[in-house]
Amino acid sequence: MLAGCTPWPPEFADRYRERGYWTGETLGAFLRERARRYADRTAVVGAGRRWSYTELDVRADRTAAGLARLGIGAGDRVVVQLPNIPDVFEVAFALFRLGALPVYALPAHRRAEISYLCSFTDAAALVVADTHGGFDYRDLAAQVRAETGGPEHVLVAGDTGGRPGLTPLEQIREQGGAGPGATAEPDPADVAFLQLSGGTTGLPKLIPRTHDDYLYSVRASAEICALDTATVYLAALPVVHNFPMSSPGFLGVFSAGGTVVLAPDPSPATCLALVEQESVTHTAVVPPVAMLWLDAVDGGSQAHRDLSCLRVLQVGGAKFAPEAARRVRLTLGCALQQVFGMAEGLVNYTRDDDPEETVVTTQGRPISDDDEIRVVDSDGTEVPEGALGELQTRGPYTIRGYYRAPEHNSEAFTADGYYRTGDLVRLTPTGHLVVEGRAKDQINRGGEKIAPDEVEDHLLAHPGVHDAAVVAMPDGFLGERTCAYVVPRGTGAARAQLLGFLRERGLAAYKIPDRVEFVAAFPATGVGKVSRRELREAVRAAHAPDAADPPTVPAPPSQQ
Ligand code: AMP
Ligand code: DBH
Repeated sequence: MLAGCTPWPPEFADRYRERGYWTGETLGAFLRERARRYADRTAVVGAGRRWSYTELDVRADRTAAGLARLGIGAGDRVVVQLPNIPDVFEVAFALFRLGALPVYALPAHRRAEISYLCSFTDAAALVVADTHGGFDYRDLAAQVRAETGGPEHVLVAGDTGGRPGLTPLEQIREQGGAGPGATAEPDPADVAFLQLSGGTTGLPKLIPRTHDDYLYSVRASAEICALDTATVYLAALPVVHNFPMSSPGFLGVFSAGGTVVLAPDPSPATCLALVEQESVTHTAVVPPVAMLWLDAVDGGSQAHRDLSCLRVLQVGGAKFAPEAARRVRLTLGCALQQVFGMAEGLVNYTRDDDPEETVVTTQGRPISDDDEIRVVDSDGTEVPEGALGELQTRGPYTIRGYYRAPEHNSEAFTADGYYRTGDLVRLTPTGHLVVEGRAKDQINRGGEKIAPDEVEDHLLAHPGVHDAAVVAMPDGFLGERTCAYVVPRGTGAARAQLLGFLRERGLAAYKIPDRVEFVAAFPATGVGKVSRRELREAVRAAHAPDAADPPTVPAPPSQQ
């Protein structure tokens, strides 16, 4: 297994194979097999292109061969920061076939995150788009290179603009000729890619997913969601996110021979037009996007759309309020499926035969009979059924450790290998989970996860900041927004200066605090060394704005 990763103990691995979960298929072979079966069917629609399964398969082979000529091979890490364009699939499957590992970055990430990912993974290459959503990713790549001295190769999906040091992806593919010929097949039990965690502490953690474990979750998800060759799935969220990748996401759709339609952004205008034009049957969104769609159809700008083709709206990533959940069938005329998942593994779905009340009020139940879950109190003791506690889980597609993070792993996982999700849940008598809150230091801003101390560390780098505590504030639209409480130093800094400073440091826009409050001092939390967490709780209690007080900076969900 890739160095720096924690394998499943052999007795678990054996059990998962015996029960048919881990089949020994690699992601590269998975596409090959689907291309054989679904040859001329449309696999991907997006950015003005339509690729059949055969075309995607051939492109992946050629790109793999071209990447091999650059010297990229088994075990190499490649940071992939691509928006929803078909190239993202071509590159990912090319890398899988080489046994090289995509490291998935979000389109919203900026210099701070991409530099970190390139350095931390010692990436051989970075793959970016030219521009998307008005942002030039080639500039970002140049800044990352200036800051980190790497990576050696920067590949651009689209136009390099004639800039030195950038290689068009198209050229890589052309140089690949007819494909790689015979290459050594990667070990299906090994890590296929690194997925990003929202993280709870400091810098984002990387999640190593194996071919075996991930494909199990994909196949099982496609089955639960009853996907087939008639499925047309709209990828409204960035496909590099775990939800639209595997729950059941584009991989689930490929597994079943359906079609993936790529939306450039999640707005109702873009997505609902695509639903109508492409006869979309399934799609997946985060709660604030669902609410925008509901409002747009309910007497809003999209009221004229014929959405009769839409069968299922999946909502996940953050808690979907029951009041909004009830509107889905009424307004959109389709079924709701709640999805409570995590890139670390465990995914829960409401099922199509669940009673309406269960679909509206719970976040579903696990994929697998071998997903072991327990709900515990703060001492780690299991609570009685129905009581509130922290969710812990282990199973055939839940990781046993983050990539190269031994210290963090000793806290994030129990001695017997359960992942401490940090989610406060209740288990219903039917085995469904209701997410009630969080025990972890994370802010969930409409499905986008923020580790408070990552933002605090950037604020503390400003000379006008003596101390900083970033906390969540409740918000009717995003669920939570961020508020930074700052104790100034010397002459301090104005709010706009601080926000500008964070942007200059290359922090993704969704991590920039929605509100900044200056305070003379933080409340005392006791004697001795105070944990950041205690401090945040004390700050929240002493200063938190009234929940009725609206946030000052309205912003649409920054999914791009
Ligand atoms: P990550 O570990 O960054 O992939 O984020 C996963 C986390 O998102 C979970 O542990 C939950 O905190 C949150 N989450 C995902 N889906 C839901 C949902 N349907 N309801 C509530 N929280 C969710
Ligand atoms: O929030 C998530 O990370 C998430 C939500 C729904 C996820 O990873 C998933 C489904 O697979």
